[in-house]
Amino acid sequence: MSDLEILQKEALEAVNKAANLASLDEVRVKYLGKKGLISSQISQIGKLPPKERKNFGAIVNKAKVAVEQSIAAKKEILEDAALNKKLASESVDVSLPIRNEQVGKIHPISRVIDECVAILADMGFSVEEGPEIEDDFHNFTALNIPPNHPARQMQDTFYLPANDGEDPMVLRTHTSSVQIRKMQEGKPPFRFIAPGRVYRSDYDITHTPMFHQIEGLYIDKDIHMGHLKGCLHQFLKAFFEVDEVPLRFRPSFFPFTEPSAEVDIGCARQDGKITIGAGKDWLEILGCGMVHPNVLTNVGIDPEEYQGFAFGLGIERLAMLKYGAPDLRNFFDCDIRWLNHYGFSALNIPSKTGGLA
Ligand code: 2U9
Repeated sequence: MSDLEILQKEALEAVNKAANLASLDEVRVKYLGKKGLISSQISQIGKLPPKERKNFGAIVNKAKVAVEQSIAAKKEILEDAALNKKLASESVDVSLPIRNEQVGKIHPISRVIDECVAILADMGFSVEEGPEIEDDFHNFTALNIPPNHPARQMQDTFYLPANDGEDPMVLRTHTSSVQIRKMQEGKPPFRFIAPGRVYRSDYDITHTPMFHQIEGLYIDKDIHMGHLKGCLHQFLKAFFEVDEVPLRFRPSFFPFTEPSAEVDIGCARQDGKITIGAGKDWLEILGCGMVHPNVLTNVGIDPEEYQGFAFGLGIERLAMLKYGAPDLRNFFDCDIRWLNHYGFSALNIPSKTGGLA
């Protein structure tokens, strides 16, 4: 074996023995570094007699390439091993608490809808939804709202551009249209609530052009006003989380109910603060009544056989009363600071009795 072949053999054995990346690099420096054993052989080529140069050059170059390849292969093996060792030693503790990252808040409107749904669902009401763009029949006519009624006028209702010869569609002015649709689709008895967005052309300190309602409807053969009173009493106690709340039914008028009433709850007003369920003052909270026989007839129900009650609640009003937000317009400003203050944690789920679960 020539000296060069011995050198190559030694180098390959050293590569083989290298147990880690640091010792492998030492081997590389020893043989292939600037003053390395193989490199210095290469620098000798020029000093040899011309006829020996070619042969010597070929052998030394072969040795250099063999050692380089061997180092590269070994480097890959050692890097893989180092990575596997690192992965095995680094486990993730999934039981650690999460970092305190910015989490979202539930808007008071969503929160109040969830609370109302939880309470009323526990009383046997199912939740129904329907379109926000409605036709004249479902929004007005079926609800016994006559053609010349002020609610139909342009200044109260948003009308969409109409196709030639067709009635314009409207942005629904109440969720009663949902109840009309559900009664048309099914057969009585009915007991459901319709929460959702409604639209009226109004804007001042207590009105926004879009707001939210929940309407309830209970139709069966023997439903009377006593049921309406009991239902609202139970609902309002649960919603305001009080053991007792005085109610006052004031006669009123809505085209879709007869008789109709506005309901006040007993409260105390002191220093601009309202306390529900105590004191001598009254606060208007909702409207209600017995469904008008014409409405039942309009959806194909015989009013001689079936009757029932309906009620309507303004969600923003409930939210302002229960959670103290003073200005209605802030509800829709999309100000993150307001939402951080008045919003709710997603982890506090409303219970059936209104309070936090
Ligand atoms: C059908 C028949 C009758 C729903 C009713 C009210 C009275 C009422 C207001 C509350 C605050 C609207 O958002 S608000 O301004 N609503 O006073 N709503 S009775 O009556 C119905 C519903 C559906 C088929």
